[in-house]
Amino acid sequence: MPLVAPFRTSFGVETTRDVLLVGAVAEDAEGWGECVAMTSPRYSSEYVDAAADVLRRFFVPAVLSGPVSAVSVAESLAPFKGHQMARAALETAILDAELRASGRSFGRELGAVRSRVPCGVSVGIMDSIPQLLDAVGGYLDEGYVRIKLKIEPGWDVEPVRAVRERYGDDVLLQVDANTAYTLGDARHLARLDPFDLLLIEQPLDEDDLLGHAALARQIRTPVCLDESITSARAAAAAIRLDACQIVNIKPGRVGGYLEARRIHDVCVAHGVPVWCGGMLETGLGRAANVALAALPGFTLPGDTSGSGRYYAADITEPFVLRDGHLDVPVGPGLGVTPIPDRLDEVTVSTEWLPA
Ligand code: NPQ
Ligand code: MG
Repeated sequence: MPLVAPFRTSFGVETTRDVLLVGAVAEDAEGWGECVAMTSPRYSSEYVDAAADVLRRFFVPAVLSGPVSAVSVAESLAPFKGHQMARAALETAILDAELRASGRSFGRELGAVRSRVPCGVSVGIMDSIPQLLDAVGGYLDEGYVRIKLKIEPGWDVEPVRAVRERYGDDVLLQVDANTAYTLGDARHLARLDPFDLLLIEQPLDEDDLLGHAALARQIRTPVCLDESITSARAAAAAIRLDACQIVNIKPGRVGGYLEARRIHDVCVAHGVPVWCGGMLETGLGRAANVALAALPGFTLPGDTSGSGRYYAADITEPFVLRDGHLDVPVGPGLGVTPIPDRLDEVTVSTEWLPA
């Protein structure tokens, strides 16, 4: 699916997204799970073709070899390592089918306590500061309640300073490095301290919890982890090591919404704020993320943007901000379904995996 504009991060520029959807078809319902893996393994080791392959050859046969239920997917897949985004898509499709069959919503199932969630937006690296200020101004006009700037060495202090100077100290502002720095950059990153950022997300390598703990002692901006948090156990370790003060929860990265809820619970138990990340989801993944973001521990606005942030035409009814918020869907399952004609327009291949 074409993006409305190129999205540049410290790991590359994206102009389109390859979306892998898993559909689970039962007698009484059909469910959907969106795989958030990218085309190439730049955000993490996962990528779309690998997810399709592992689903086809290992995950789907293992899940279909016994009675199928969402809560047993993790156990069925326990013999296999990795591929959390593929696991998540499969579990979500089955969970959605179950919930639709019984008339329960994702929000109700996960434990949502809000009917709408405040929305932030992730703003890519730009060619110039004026271009960035235009983009940020546009998002603020649309009502976004929090701005996240993608950063990398050479695009960090100056863009943050420019946004603060133009839009003031009241804007909720944070940055995301996607692992672009090393611990040797600590003194440089401390130059962000005066700008009262909500957090700095994943400055160092995903496997560098001790590095993040050391960095957190050298800067005032709270450290938030994204790529490093691959499970509830990883979250508990990161918190114990003081590697982060805040956690970004992305269901795809952690193997699904059930594990995402466990991370939420671990963080709440430790008094660590969480927020819901984003992976350029279509309306299907977005619906589930908005439901998750309505849980009580999600005390910071998420990257739960409107559909229009990424897509001129979504494959579901578009999510549109009202007063800086998105409504949590209330219908059965995800509460949204693909629009058949839209799905057809963007579908390049379909594969049936029989039971
Ligand atoms: C992050 N997301 O928080 C990710 C990174 C990211 C909204 O900043 C295609 C698929 C392109 C997933 C680009 C946001 C992507 C992607 C960036 C995820 O780190
Ligand atoms: Mg991130």
